[in-house]
Amino acid sequence: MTVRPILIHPDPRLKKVAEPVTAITDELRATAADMLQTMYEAPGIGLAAPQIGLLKRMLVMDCVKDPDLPARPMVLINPEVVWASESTNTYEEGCLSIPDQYADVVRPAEVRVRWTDLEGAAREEHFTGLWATCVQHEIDHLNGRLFIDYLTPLKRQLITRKMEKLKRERARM
Ligand code: K1U
Ligand code: ZN
Repeated sequence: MTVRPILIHPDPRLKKVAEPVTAITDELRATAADMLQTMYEAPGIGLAAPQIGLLKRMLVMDCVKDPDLPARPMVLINPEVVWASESTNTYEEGCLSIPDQYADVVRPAEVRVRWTDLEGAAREEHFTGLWATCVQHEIDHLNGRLFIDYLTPLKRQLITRKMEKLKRERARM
């Protein structure tokens, strides 16, 4: 397993709509394992394939934060929200592609998501709490949308400028 570099905003690959996965291969399974390792190492609670430069509809997540509870690594291929609650939840979101920046985002509090698993089986699950927030944040990545797209243009521009500076500094290192 390999920890992959995570793309930092702004990057055109983070703004593209990812392509559906058409075949579940050993290569895809290896990529999913790399993505989980990259997510845990970051550390984060989710990661979408475009964040490692792969424009495919696959995401990983594990929102179990308590180290005393067993981990629940999940791999979702071609995920789709099939139902969203009218009730909303506000969560101060972060993003591994926008390090050290956080902002409140309002999203449906509960969602039902359908996806294909790594064995090719159809799966469906009802997500609540942080899991619901995270799966929506990750599906947004598959559609080229970042959490800063929910902010005012001014706040988004401020964060984008900070990220451009960070990338220039990292390039000089
Ligand atoms: O997609 C990503 O960039 C990962 C992102 C997911 C996410 C965070 C918050 C709300 C919705 C989705 C992260 O994992 S940022 C890091 C983070 O939230 C975290 C890191 C360590 C422990 C707990 C949380
Ligand atoms: Zn993100």
